[in-house]
Amino acid sequence: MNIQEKVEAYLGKPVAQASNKEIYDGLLTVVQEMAAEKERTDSKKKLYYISAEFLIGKLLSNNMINLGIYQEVKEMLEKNGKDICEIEEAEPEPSLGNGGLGRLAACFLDSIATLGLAGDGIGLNYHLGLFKQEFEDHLQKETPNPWIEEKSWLKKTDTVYPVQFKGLNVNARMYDIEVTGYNNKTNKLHLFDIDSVDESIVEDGIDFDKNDIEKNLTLFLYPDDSDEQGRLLRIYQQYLMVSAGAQLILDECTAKGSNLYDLPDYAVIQINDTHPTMVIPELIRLLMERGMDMDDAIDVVSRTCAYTNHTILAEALEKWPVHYLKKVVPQLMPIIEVLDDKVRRKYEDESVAIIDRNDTVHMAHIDIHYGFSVNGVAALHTEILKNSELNNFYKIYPEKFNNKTNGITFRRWLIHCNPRLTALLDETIGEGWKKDAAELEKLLAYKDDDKILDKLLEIKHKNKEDLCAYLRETQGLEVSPDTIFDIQVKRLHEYKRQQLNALYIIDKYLEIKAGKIPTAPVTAIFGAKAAPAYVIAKDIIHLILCLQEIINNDPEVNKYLRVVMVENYNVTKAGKLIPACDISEQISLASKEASGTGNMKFMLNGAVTLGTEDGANVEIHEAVGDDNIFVFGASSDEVIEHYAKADYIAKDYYENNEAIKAAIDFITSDEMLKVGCEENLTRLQNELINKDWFMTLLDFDSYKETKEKALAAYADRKAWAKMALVNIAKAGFFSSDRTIEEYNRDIWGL
Ligand code: DL6
Repeated sequence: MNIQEKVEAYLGKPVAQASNKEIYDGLLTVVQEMAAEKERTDSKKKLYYISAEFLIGKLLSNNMINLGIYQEVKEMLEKNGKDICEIEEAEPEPSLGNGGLGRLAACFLDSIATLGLAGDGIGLNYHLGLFKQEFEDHLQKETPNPWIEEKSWLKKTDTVYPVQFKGLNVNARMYDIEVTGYNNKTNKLHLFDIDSVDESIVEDGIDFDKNDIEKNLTLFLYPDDSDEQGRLLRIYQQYLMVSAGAQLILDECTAKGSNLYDLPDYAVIQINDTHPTMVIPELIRLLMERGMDMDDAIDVVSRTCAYTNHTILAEALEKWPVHYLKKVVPQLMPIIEVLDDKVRRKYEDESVAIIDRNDTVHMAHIDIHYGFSVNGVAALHTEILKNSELNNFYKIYPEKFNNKTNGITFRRWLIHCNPRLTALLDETIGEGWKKDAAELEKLLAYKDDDKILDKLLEIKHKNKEDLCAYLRETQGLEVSPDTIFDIQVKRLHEYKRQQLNALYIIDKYLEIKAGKIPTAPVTAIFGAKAAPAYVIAKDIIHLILCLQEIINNDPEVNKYLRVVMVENYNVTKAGKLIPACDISEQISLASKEASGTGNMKFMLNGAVTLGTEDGANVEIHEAVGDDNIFVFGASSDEVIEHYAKADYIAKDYYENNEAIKAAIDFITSDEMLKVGCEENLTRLQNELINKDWFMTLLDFDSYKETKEKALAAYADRKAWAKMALVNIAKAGFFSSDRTIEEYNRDIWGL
C-alpha cells in the first residue's frame, strides 16, 4: 500500500473528503507505524539522556522529513486539494519544555538517532505543560496548555515501576514517543506518568492543590516554587523521573546480560542540568537493594553518570534543604550523607561539600563528585566554569571538565522551517550538507555571485511576508515586510536583557517624536514567556506590551517603528519567526548566557547577529569574522570584575546619561500610565535605577551605537546579503550532529 492508501484505510474514506484533523490523525498513525518498523535492535551499550524538559515541538513534519516521505505526502495532499501547512496546524504542540535546555534535549535526540547511536530520552509526561501564555490588559496571564489528545505520539506501555515517597507509593507508567533519525533507525523518548493525575483539579488559571500529590504530580512542568509546597512538588517530580528511569536502566541492562558491576559497559547516563541529579543516590540505593555493597555501588554509578551544566546563575543551581528531602524521599538522605562524608574526609574545602553548614544539599556538587564528566555548553561558558564558578572543583578534577558547544538540528531549523532557503542550497551546493553540515561552507564560493545574493534577499522577503500574514491572522497585528525585522525571542529573564532592547525602543520613540527621523523603518519583534512567579520578568513583558500599544497606534511614529510581542512563543512560532529575521538580538550580559541556541538558528537562516561576547556568540563571531556580526558591550572579564568589586552603580548611569534618564523616566510617563499599570511600571523603573543586577545601563550606549550601525548597514542590500550568506555558510559547526559526535567521542563511547 502507498501512503495515501494507508491513510485512507485508516480513515475509511478518501483523503479528499476528510477534514484536516482527520488527515492529521491518519498520517500520525501511518508515520508512527513506519517509525516503529525502524526501531533499533538493542546494542550492548546505550545512552540514557535524562532531562526534566524535552521541548520536542510538533512531530508530524519532522518525522516525515526524517523518514524521507515528506515530499511524497505533500504532493499526495496537494493532489487531493489539501495543504500540508493546514494539516500541520491540526497538531497540538507538546508542551514539555521551557526554553533552550529543553529544546537542546530535543535536538540531541534527533541527532543521536540520525547518527545511528543507541540513545533514549527519559523524562516526565506533563499533562498541561509549562503553561500557555495569554495577554490580557497588557499583562501575561498563565493558563493550562493541554496537548495530549486521544490520538497522540505517546504510546502507553505496560511498563510500570513502583516509586516510593514518604507515606505515598505510586506506580510510574512509561509512555513512549518514537524518535526518528534522518535516514536512520528510531530511538525512544520514555516519559513517565502516574495514572491518578487529575487535570480537573486545576482552576483559576494554573492554580491547583499542591498537597494532592497523587492528583497533581505530572500536571505542570516547573510548578510555581515560590512557596514550600511548590518546592516540595518539584522534588516529588524529580524523584518520580529518576526512580522510574533508574529502574528502567537497570532492567534493560540486566536483560542484556549485565551483572550490574559492569553497568558502565551497558549504560551511560547524561544528566541534563541538576533536575535529574537524584538519579545518582537512587541508583546507588537500587544497586544496594540488589545486593551490591555501598562502595561498589558508588564506584559503579560514578563511572556511569556524566553531568552537563547549563548555567552559571547561582540561583538556578539547585540546592535543596535536607528537611525537604527528608519529607519527600527520606530513603535517599542516608546515601547523600555518606556521599558528603566521603567528600569531607578527602577535601577540607567547605565550598565543595555536598551538604553545607546550613543543611542544604548542593545538587551540582553530587554530579561533579560522583559523575565522570562535567561539561559546559559553549567554550566561554566552560572556561568560566573552570576558572571561576566551579574553579574549586576544577582544581580537584581537571580531567573531568570538558566543553561541548551546543548545536541545533538542521532538519527542523532549516529543512522544515525554511523550505525556500533549503531549495536554494540544494540547487547551489547540492544536498550533501544535510548529512554533513560542514558542506554549507561551499556556499562561500557564491559570495560575490549577484544572482545568489539576490535570491537570498528574495527568500528573506518572502519569509517576512509569510510572517506578516501570520501575525495579522493570529494577533491582528499589521507590520510591513519592507521594514527591518529585528527579533528577540527567548525565555524572559533579566540577564537576557529584553529590557535593554525595550529601552532602546523608547529612546528611538522619543527621538522620532522630537523630529529625528530614522533612515530605516524597523519592526522590533519579541517573544518570551516569564516564569509565573518572576515578578520583574512579567513587568518587562508589561512594558513591551504597553510600548506595542502606544507606538503602533501613533501615526507619527508607526511609519518608522513598530513593536510586536508574539503571544505564547513556542517551537512552532519559532519556526515562523526565525526564517524571517534580519537582525538576531543576542544581547545577554556577557558571562551570563551559557550558550544560547537561538543565536545558531538565526544565523543558519541568514540573520545577522547583534550581540554581546557571550555564550556561543563568541564562537559565532569567530566563525563569521568581524565583518559579519555586530558585537557590543562589556566583555565577560569586565563584567566578572564589576561583580567582584561590586562597583556597578546603575543610578550613576541614570543620573549622568541623558538618553538613559529620558528612557527610564518614560516608563512611568503619563502616556505610559494611560495604557499600563502603575504598580508594575514603577516597580520595574525602580529596579532599573536602584539595582539592575544584570547591568542593562552599563551597555546602553554601546548597544545603541552598534545597533545604529547594523540598521545603517542594512541599506546596502548587496553587502547585507553577503553577510547573510557568510552566516549561513559558517553555520555548519553549530549542527547538533557535530555536538553529538563530540559527546560520543569524549563521554559516551557508544
Ligand atoms: O544549553 C542549553 C541552554 C543554553 O543555551 C542557555 O544559554 C542556558 O541558559 C540554558 N540553561 C538553562 C538552565 N537554567 N537556567 N538558567 O535553561 O541552557
